[in-house]
Amino acid sequence: MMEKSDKSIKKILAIKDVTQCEATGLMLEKARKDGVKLAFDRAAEMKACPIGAESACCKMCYMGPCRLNARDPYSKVGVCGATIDTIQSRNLARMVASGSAAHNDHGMAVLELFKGVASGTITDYSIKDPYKLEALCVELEIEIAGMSIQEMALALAAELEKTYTQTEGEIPFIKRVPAKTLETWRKLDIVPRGAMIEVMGIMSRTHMGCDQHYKNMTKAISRTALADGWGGSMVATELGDIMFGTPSPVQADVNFGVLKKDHVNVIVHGHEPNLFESMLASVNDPALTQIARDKGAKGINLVGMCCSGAEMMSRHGVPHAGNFMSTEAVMVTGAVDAMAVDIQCIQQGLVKTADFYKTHLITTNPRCHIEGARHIEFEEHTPRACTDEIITLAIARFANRGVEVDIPQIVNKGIHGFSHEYINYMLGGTFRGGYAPLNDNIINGRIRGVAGVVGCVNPRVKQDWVHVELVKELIKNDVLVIQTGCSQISLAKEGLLVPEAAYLAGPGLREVCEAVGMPPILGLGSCVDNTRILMAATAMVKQGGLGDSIADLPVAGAAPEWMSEKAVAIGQYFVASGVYTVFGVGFPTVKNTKFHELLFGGLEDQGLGKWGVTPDPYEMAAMMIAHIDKKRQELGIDKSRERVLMDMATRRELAL
Ligand code: XCC
Ligand code: SF4
Repeated sequence: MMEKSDKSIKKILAIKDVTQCEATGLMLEKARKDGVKLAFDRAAEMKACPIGAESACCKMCYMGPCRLNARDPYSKVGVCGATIDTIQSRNLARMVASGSAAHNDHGMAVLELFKGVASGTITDYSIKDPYKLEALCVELEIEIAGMSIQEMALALAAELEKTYTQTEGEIPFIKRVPAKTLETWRKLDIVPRGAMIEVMGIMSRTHMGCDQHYKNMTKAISRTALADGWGGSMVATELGDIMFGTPSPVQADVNFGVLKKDHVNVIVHGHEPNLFESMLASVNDPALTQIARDKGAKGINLVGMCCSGAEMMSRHGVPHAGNFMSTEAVMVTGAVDAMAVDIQCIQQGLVKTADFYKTHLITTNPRCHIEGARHIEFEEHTPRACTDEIITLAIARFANRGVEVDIPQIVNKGIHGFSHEYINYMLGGTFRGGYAPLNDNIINGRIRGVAGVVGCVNPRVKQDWVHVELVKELIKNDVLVIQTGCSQISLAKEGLLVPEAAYLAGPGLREVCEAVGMPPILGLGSCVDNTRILMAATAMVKQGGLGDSIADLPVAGAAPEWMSEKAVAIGQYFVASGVYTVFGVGFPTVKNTKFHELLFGGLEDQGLGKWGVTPDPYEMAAMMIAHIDKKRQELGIDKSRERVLMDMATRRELAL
């Protein structure tokens, strides 16, 4: 017994090796002293299963589970005869199905809310951006002449519902896809019909003894992923903007220092905007504020985490405490009076941590209860019933905290909220909105290309470090970086989401940033807001001068510390859209197999993008930059870049 626990202590890693986030590190240290284990420690104790890590095992039926040998992948087959390519393509397909289902389920909830608002049955939310509503109707070719706002909203809802329920044809947002990209999709038969049928299709074809050709499976994988990016996620972003406002740059504070010892602290962690929006209404309710004051608090402090936090920060400047790997650590401060969660990325480990530090952990969504957590269901017809009760619980806990409060006083200010619409405006100004200045600066070589750096944090690698090093390396090489999700928070905590960060950029990118007054790293919002990146890429193609399809653009994507199935779905929809996408940590395939080669090369030959993988941020940057340079060369704009660099050198010489 003794020996066992000694061993487990030895496995615990030094704090500086598991996180770059100072506040999280301090709280991890405190948790260890308090005898509380966080995911960092659990990861050290739980070695990743090496067979599963490479997807060399199958448990699709009970003749197995079957394990193949990743070192010699074609030496064995499963009991049914399934090959390594069948097994790993089925496994990846199910990851994508789950990830796509998660985003589509979220998007469908946003649609239901929108329908309620449009029909007047839900009254706590309204239409904040009627211009975007109208623009979207026009884009989707909905006849709107003479329609009221309400009628337009109902018509748009009916159209967008097809994203999920349609069983044949093409989902509505396919109308936005650049023509040549769409032509490739049609040729390859990967245009999604509707999210439900695509996800159902994957679950059916991955059943034992069904689709056993990795190439055919890969088509279904792409179709299901595209039903996420151009489907459910895009609906979530667009309808969210219409109801809650389209983001434009706003200053926001990030890090544990946003918690206030003398306030009632309430954290919202999850993914859907409605819970958070109503929570915002509750904390601004004078009656509740008065109760908090009566209990000795200076006020109620509402703070976000993870994706709904990133979304609220982008729209309203609500402070953000940190990303996924900080959700347990933040409770170690003792300052969190309540943490309300909805769906996705809610670690079950939160229950124990909340118990120890006497934080109210409250689940609110019918799809996500957690054993040991209190459940107060959020109902959008009467949302305040739930959010007011949470605030009341938090106030009671504040009055009687009963634990030591220790908040790392670290706050990083940054600018967030660069929606696709705002980028359009920022670059062109009111009269000349458009992507011409971006394309021009890419063509003349000041900007080398654009990289989307997104996704999770993962305790298998040092928290935030891979994101930060990768992004610094990219901007140093004149690559403009756009960000979402937990990755955006990693860079925000590094203090780099500010125009002043331009000093870290290469000379060309710096010049553009200084002229426009923008940061070299643009924060776009939550993970469903990756669709803003799709729209930016589409705008670049439509602007002209950089090829005819997304696959022609000098762009690349990365999820350096990914962990979730949603990340795999996102990666695959970027790849299928034409983007070279690199994952850190590792990738669930076996190298030197036909399926792996298809994902990491063959898809590009078909006119799509391709995957890459490396845990090393510098190698990752080099891979992405090499790809960008290859695209520049294919576009014939590699020459202009050399010229600009010479110009800069000459100018510097002159200055000396
Ligand atoms: Fe989850 Fe969205 Fe990943 Fe963060 S980035 S760990 S999915 S919260 Ni989306
Ligand atoms: Fe094994 Fe085939 Fe069953 Fe998979 S489907 S567990 S490979 S027998």
